[in-house]
Amino acid sequence: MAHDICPIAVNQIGYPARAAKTACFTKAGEFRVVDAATGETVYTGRTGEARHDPDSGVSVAHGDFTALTAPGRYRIEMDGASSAAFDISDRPYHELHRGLLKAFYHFRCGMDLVPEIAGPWSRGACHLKPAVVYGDPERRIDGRGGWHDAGDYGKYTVPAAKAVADLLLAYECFPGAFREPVPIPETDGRMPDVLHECRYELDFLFNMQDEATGGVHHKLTTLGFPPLNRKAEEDDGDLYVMPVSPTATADFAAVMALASRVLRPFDPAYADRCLAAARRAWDWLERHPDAPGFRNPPGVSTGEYGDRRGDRDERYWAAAELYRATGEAAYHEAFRRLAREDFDRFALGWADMGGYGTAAYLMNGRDRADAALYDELLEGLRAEADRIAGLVDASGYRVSLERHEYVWGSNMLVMNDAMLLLIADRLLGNEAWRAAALDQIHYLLGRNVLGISFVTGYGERSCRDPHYRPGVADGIDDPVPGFVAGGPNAGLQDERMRAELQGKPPAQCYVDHRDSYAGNEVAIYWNSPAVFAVSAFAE
Ligand code: G3I
Ligand code: 9MR
Ligand code: ZN
Repeated sequence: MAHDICPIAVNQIGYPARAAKTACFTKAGEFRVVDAATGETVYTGRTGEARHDPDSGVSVAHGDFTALTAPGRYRIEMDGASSAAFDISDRPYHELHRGLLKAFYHFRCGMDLVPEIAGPWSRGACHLKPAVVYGDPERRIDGRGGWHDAGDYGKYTVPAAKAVADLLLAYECFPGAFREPVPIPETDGRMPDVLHECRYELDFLFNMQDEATGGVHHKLTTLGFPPLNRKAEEDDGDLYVMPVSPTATADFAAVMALASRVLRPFDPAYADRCLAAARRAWDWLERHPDAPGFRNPPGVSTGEYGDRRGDRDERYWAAAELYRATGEAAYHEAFRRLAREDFDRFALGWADMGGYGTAAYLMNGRDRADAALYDELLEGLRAEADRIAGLVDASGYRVSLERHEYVWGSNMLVMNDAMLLLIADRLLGNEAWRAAALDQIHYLLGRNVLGISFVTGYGERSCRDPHYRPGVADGIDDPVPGFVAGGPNAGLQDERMRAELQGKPPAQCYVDHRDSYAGNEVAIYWNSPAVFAVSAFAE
């Protein structure tokens, strides 16, 4: 059944004691903040005026309770309605942050997930068979390990590169958020767990690089999706490694170069290996300047991750990371050349990776850059952050999405915007951008028209029934915690959405049902920008 509109929407995890605190009401009036345990009123306030919010289809009034700073657990009440409970504390996102990162362990393929770490969601090793090279049926490669992409069991290079990049950048920008172990099996007290987790995926990605050419296979999947109730360890259809693609090769080059830089202090030999793989992938790109984009070959119906807008942005990112990792003029030259091509230089994927290239070049510093290009990119970043912050200010729920952005995986766009704002804040220093980024976390955690936290297991009214095969198959009532659901999608691209959500305004186009793969699937690259964003507030 479609969800009701929420009269009082809050971030159901909570608010940092010193941050701005706003709840969203569907009408104006007096509100009370009450102690969740005793019901005692601790704060009273009046909302601002209610204003119609077309994307959500309701009127929204903001109730500010920034002045309440005393740590505690609260609810907000108005006219007999009560919000979900939430905390005010110095570090409210500590557990959430660990949960979002721990989700990657649950995505792991090819190893036992043991009860000591996976809890009730333990399962056996899956997808151990060698993969057939598509189009060359005599050849096999070892494609074990890595993360499943999402609610399916495919492993796709392009979105994997985004996911690893987000985690590596989160660590680079906010190392203080990663001091404590998650823990995962590799926890060693020396290298932070987030980097161990990335290595699990990088180890898999190495095998996706074709030994002979240096090109990188687009994906490793079965020919089609298995049924929704198929356990990972019983998904025994033949595995195929699909053809090499330019987007996969460029994303691989970029993320390997990035990994070489971030992992070097902990394991120089591994870093060398990453860099060598990145260089080989780059050489393939140089030899294939006009290679066609990936299309699913005959007989294959798993995720395509095609890229209608081409591979210039991925190449730009690769050149930026290789330049940043090596300081070599040839990569710098390539970057400057690619910067003149036509693509979005501030988008953060999975199809549009220009923002990663820009961020890498800017974070490398002006003294190592072409000054004119550096300044142009920095000004562009400032304008983009201002644009996003303006959208937040104009939105009832203070979410950055424009009306046409309620698409499949809209929550990724929300978290990508938060990420962009935080990168801009890091380079240019602007508290308003940081505050706008925090607003995006509030939206994700329940301050939205449906009052649903889109992170499983986090929030009193969080989503519970994601499109996620291991979870459907395990028969356990509670979902694996820490997964970000795709979110509202006005495209209604599955039967369940079409049956329940016809005619709804975009922000209400979401149903917490396992069949809704176009709105309620989970995915590594929806979790990863959330890890980045929450890291900024979890140090
Ligand atoms: O950006 C366009 C916009 O220009 C257009 O107006 C609008 C109207 O439909 O659509 C927007 O594009 C959508 C695009 O996602 C946005 O990224 C497409 O409709 C939509 O079909 C597309 O969905 C992708 C989906 O696969 C289907 O191909 C999702 O991005 C992508 O995250 C998802 O990925 C799947 C994998 O294939 C398989 N594994 C699970 C994973 C998550 O669901
Ligand atoms: O379950 C699949 C999901 O993981 C993918 O993201 C999605 C992409 O199109 O496809 C889902 O599979 C559905 C298929 O596309 C259509 N028939 C129903 C399948 C779900 O059970
Ligand atoms: Zn698997």
